[in-house]
Amino acid sequence: MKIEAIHLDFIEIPLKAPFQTSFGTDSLKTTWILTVLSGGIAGYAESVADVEPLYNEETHATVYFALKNDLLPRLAGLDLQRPEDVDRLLAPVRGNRMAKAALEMAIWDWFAKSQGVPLWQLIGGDAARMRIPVGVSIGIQPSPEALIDAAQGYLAQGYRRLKVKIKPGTDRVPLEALRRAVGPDVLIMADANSAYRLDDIDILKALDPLNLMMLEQPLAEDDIIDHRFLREALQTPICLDEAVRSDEDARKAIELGSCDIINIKVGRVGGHAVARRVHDTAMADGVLVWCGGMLETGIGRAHNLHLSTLPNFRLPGDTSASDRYFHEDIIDPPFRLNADGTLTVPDGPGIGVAPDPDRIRRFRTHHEEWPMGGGQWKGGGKPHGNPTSF
Ligand code: OSB
Ligand code: MG
Repeated sequence: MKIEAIHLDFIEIPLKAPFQTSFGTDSLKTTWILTVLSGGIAGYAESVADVEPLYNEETHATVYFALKNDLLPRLAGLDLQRPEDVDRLLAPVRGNRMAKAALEMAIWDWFAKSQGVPLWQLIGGDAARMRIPVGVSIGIQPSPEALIDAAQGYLAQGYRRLKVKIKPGTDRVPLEALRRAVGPDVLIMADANSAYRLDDIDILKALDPLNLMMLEQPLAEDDIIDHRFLREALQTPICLDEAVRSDEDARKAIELGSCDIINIKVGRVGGHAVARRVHDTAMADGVLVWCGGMLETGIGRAHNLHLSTLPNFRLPGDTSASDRYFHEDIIDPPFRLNADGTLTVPDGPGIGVAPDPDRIRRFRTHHEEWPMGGGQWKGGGKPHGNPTSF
């Protein structure tokens, strides 16, 4: 397959409710929707970067320029034989994993469609896992009462576990209130998005009696050393999110004893090939994984669900239904929660869903088309083209 053109749509969709984490509040989902075109087939993906580098260092701007200057020049004119080749071809480019992921994932969708098979089959997923158990990630709420209200609403819909965002000062009190309100059997976990230091160990130890399933990324976003010390001191299992960017990171974190569980986000680690290697590395060492999310639209969510069919995804993921995030998704029909708290993996070719053209036109604030036929795409790290067009 030779890429003939890339289309980029920058879209802005209002979130139903603002989503607050320890690093900021989002009221709007913004993302690049990437379309890879070749031979009359379109492959789709989205980037999980945000406006500002608060979750990690990537942003919409870095994704745009990495694609344009560094990633696409390495694929231009090449006849790709397998989606796995993309990860290898892009390996010389350091970092920029969200940009790599968007491109690589769109190419996986393209290959699956060209073979007429659902993406999960190409990834090597398990045919018996077409209903993916899901949980919900609840942003920091203004009060414990508001958290309990939100949580009870989600439990009533059927979500299988609650993930509660925490930050210093908004941690033990709301979590205790929630545990008291929902009882001992509901699966609860907390996600700190790197808001604590090892010095805060007493605050985190005080969460042990709450019987949380896990504590996600309490310490620095690039740390796997202090997480090891913390893990030794806590009863609550430690899950890494931000700190695992590759299968090599996963191997090191597991060898050091820095985590019990890994949150795999295909967008964070650089695409499906790396995500699968993280999954396999963890499985070989008996470390459980689950599929994280970044408030994706239906396009990214579909990719996440296909990935979740791999056998070691044995804990509910953050791949909630469309209506947990948006009044209107960019896919139609949206993802709906089954009564048993699962989402169904789409069974059509590729990711099995496509952006609705009318909704893309309504939600997009920017559109670019990059023709790449004949391999003429330049690049090489210098800004080029008309800089005023962006
Ligand atoms: O740390 O998992 C995270 C959303 C944005 C940035 C980081 C995170 C999250 C979530 C949302 O927790 C998960 C979802 O998509 O529902
Ligand atoms: Mg997280």
